[in-house]
Amino acid sequence: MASYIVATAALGRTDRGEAAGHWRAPPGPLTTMFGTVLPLDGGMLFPQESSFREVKELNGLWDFRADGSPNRNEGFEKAWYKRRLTETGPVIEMPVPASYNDITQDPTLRDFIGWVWYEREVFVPARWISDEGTRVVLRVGSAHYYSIVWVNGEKVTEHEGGHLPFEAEISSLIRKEPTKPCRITIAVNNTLTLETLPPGTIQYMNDSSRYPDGFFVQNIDFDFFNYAGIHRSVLLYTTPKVHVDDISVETNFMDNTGLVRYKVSVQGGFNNTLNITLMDKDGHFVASSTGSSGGLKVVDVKLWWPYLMHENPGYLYSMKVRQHAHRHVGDEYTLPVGIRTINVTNTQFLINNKPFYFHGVNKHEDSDIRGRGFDWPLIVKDFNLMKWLGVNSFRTSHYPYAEEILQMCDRHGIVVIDECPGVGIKDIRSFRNASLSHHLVVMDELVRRDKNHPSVVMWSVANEPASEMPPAEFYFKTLIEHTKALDQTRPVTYVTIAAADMDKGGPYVDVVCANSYFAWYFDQGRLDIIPLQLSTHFENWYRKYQRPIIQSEYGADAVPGLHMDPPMMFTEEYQNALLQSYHDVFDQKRNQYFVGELIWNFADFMTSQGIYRVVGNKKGIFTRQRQPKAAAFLLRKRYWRLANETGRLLPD
Ligand code: BDP
Repeated sequence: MASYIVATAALGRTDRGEAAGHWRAPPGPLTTMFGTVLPLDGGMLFPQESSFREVKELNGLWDFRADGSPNRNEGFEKAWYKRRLTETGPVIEMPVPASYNDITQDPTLRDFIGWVWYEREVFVPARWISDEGTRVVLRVGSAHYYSIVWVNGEKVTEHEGGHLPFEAEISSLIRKEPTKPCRITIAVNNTLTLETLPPGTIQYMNDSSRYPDGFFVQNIDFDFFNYAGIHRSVLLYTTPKVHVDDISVETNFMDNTGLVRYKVSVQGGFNNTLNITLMDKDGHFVASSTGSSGGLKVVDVKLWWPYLMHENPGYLYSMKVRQHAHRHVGDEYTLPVGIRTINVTNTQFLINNKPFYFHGVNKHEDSDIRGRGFDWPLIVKDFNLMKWLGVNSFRTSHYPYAEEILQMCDRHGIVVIDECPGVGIKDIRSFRNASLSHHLVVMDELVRRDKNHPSVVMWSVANEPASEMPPAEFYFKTLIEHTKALDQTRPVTYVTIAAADMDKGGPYVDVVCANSYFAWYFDQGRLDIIPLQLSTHFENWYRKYQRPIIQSEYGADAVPGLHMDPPMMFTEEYQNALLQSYHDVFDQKRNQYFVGELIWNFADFMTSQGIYRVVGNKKGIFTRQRQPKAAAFLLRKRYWRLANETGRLLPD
């Protein structure tokens, strides 16, 4: 059970954190109370088909209704989950996966806050029902932000957090009424509170001369639109009753010999025999072992290398876990395994003991119409663009991305800094124990999901928190130590912008990830200050912490097609010139302690409406439709040059 005792040194007391339990709805009309969630009582292996497992995708059109009642609570009061949604009111067709915000012409749905209801009926294959040895699991890849799931009117699970999967075993439930289709209802609420990640607040406007009764807004402190809905695939999948529940691998190598240490947990029965077989890319036998933990030796190992660092990047072995159970069918799960090491020195980031230089991007899961909804054409296009650019890495700003994206990174050798949704933590009340204990659970869920991806080389626990606030130091120390305890093989960072962080937090991070917007948010239009300010900034960081530094964000908005020379802000020329000035400083520091540059941002993306954003953030080097601005060509030239200078396999 994932709930944490958080010792609050600063307050001198101990408090029991209710981890992801009662979602605290904002006071007033949106209040509903929920039961406690037990998020981490098992593994979260990506569903996969094998001779012993089946997968059925439930993507497509679902019935949908937003609860527009003043307190957003009508769905619960009238128990919409008990009957078909069409029997309790009007519904519209809603695609899954997709954010619901940009699908219709209705501005109230675009900006809706509160509960929305999704429903669909599905036929479960008869043999899944008749075979008592089959376990049927309902899984949601992600839904933003808080979800409750019912099957045939019975609640099966609930989950807090918008970017990580959750699931429920529904075998016994569907066996109750075997001939009826199975009705799945998912209620999703996008309300953010001081304790959610990211945090937000609901503000009621009580001045009746200016606002109608009950008028409220959701305030957020992060720079992207709070897209909502079911964002990733909904699946039914089966496993045998006695099944492989989780697998963890850690890899190492010495000279030509690789080592894969593994741990497997089995659920649902005892007396299991586990056979582990490692195969190479061509399916040839490499090594085998038995038992729930052990090691596999790989002679003449082919290491997992990043893209542009080796002629054969992203090499993956397959680890087949075959489990035999007394009087049961047994199970099989195959995990892709990349053998590589990560180490950090005072000045370098090492992959397989060679210096790695990040030349990459920050992204968002964001596109026209779909919002944050999973979309293969978009994902493949983005990978093609990244390869065209010569990108070897990206950061999952500002939340965990779909697992399918990380799997592609594994295969293509794209290195990932894996960030949790700890963004916009600016209110002092968001440093309290309830927030911290939820943040710890989110890190548990993130590490549990992504621990086996060779592409993931570092965890980022937050982006630009208000680290100058007194409780921040304890908060981040706890969070970073917790993450390091969860995974001792990867460095941990949090992404900073505040100079104040030089006095806080720094000692706990393994790599300094610093954002800066010189000549943009400060000294506007004055490109000439960049060399001085940026190099002073780097020198101060390094002098104080003696850690390698990554420029984790830098950039300028550019409205595509807007031109001015000499450059002025918002033109393509200004974006180019600003990047160029940054690059000059990067090149001076590159052979010292500076280990990477990630542009903000890969593509333009949607934000809330406001006077600083013209239909979204325009710092993309591609438009939101993935067409290049001038900066894309500048960066492409640079990244391929960097790949030649830094990416070659250096001789030992
Ligand atoms: C950074 C934030 C990022 C913003 C960016 C910007 O980390 O989320 O989108 O600024 O203002 O500070 O463009």
